[in-house]
Amino acid sequence: KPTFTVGGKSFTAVAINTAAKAGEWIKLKLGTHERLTLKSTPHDLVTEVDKGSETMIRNLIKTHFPHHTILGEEGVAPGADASAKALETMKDNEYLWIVDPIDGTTNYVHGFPFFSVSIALAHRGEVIVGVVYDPCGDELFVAEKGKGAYLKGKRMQVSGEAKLSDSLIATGFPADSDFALPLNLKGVQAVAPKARNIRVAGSAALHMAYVAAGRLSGFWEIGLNSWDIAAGSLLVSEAGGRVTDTSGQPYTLAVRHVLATNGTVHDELQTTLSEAGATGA
Ligand code: 2AM
Ligand code: CA
Ligand code: CA
Ligand code: CA
Repeated sequence: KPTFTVGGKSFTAVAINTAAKAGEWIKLKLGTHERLTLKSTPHDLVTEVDKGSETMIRNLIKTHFPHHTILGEEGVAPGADASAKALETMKDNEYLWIVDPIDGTTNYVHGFPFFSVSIALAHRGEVIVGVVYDPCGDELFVAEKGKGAYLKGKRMQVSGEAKLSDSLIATGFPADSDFALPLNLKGVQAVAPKARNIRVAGSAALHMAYVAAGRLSGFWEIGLNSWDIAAGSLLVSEAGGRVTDTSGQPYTLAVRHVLATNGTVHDELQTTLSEAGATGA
C-alpha cells in the first residue's frame, strides 16, 4: 500500500502547489518567450519557459522530497523513445515524479490558450497522485489513487455516453510526422464518421483531464511519452473511466499510444482503431 505522506508532508499537496506555481508563472510569461528552439523536428518546439517551468518544479519537489527521483521532459535528450530510455534507468526508484512543465508548447508559442502543467507521482511504477493544471482556465484537476478525482473541490465523474455516435472524442497530431502522424490520420478517418465529432486541441494531459471531467468521452493519441499521460491516466481511472494502450492492453508508465475513455465507449473506439490499422502496434 503506498504512503501519501512523508514526515507529515502530503505528496498531493506538494503536487498541487507545485503545478499551481509553475502554471501561474508560465501564464505570466505567455507571449514573452524569446528563444524558440526546434528539438527533433520542425514540429517539436521548446522555449526557455518550458525549461524555467521544469526547473521551478524540480526545485519545489526537491525542497520537500530530496530523495525522490524526478523525470521531466526537458531533463532528458529528445527523441521518440526519450521517456522509455529514462524510465529504464529509473525503474528501481521507489518514488518517481513524472513532470511535463508545459504540455502543449505549440499552443503556448502561438498564444492558443490550451496548455497545462502535468505532474504525477508513481510509487514502484504505479501512479498514486496526478495533477493537471490549466492556468488559462484556472482549472486544477487532481486525483489520488483510490480516493477519486476532483476539480474545484467537486468529485469528477466521466461522461455517461454509451455509444461513439453520442460522443465527443479528442485526439492529437504528434510531432513525429513519419510514423505517428499517418497512423493518427488513419484513426481520425475511421473514428470521425462514427463519433459525434472530434477535437484536436493540442495538450494530451488536458484532453485526459477533460475525459475525467466528462467533457469528452474519449481520447487517443499515438507516440506520446510518460510525462504526457501519467497524471491524466489517474484522473481518468479515478473518475470512473478506463485507460489502456490503443491495442487495449492495460496502462503502464511505458505506454506511448494511449486510449482513455469513459469506459462505456472504450471497446467501440478500440475496435474502430484496430480495424483501421491505427493502433500503432
Ligand atoms: P508537448 O507540448 O509537451 O511537447 C499534442 O499532440 C501532444 O503531443 C502534446 O501533449 C505534446 O506535448 C505532445 N508532443 C509534442 N511533440 C512531441 C514529440 N516530439 N514527441 C512526442 N510527443 C510530442
Ligand atoms: Ca515537447
Ligand atoms: Ca507533453
Ligand atoms: Ca512539454
